[in-house]
Amino acid sequence: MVATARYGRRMLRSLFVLALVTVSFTACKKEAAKQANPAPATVTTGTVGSDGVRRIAIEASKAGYTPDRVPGKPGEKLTLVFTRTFEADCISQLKTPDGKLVDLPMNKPVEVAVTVPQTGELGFACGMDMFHGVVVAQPSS
Ligand SMILES: [Cu+2]
Repeated sequence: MVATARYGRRMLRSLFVLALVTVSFTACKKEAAKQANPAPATVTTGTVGSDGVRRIAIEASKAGYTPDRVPGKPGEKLTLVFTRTFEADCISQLKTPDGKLVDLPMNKPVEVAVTVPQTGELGFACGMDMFHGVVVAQPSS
């Protein structure tokens, strides 16, 4: 009888841990789902550095990437400057447009060079592929 009670308590504890893990995972998913819905894309034109390369500051926060849409001329070289301002594993890693995984330390700008594609768009994402942003080819009109 005593053995059964002890076993039961252990079961309860592992169930509790499992529930905790599930809850935190769901929370992250929910944020991503919110991101997928309406919320109009945020856009910026950035600033031009002394080397003539356009620099676009992108904040990685609870809401994902701001801006999450970076238009540019086909073939244009850009420097994306990511700054993470939110404490979460979810967004602490960045999958760059060329597929590299880069750490984003809190409040420390990280530069990522990218070339605007000839057509279409080039994506970047958080390490878990939940939050997304794009570099979009915008042929001059
Ligand atoms: Cu994530």
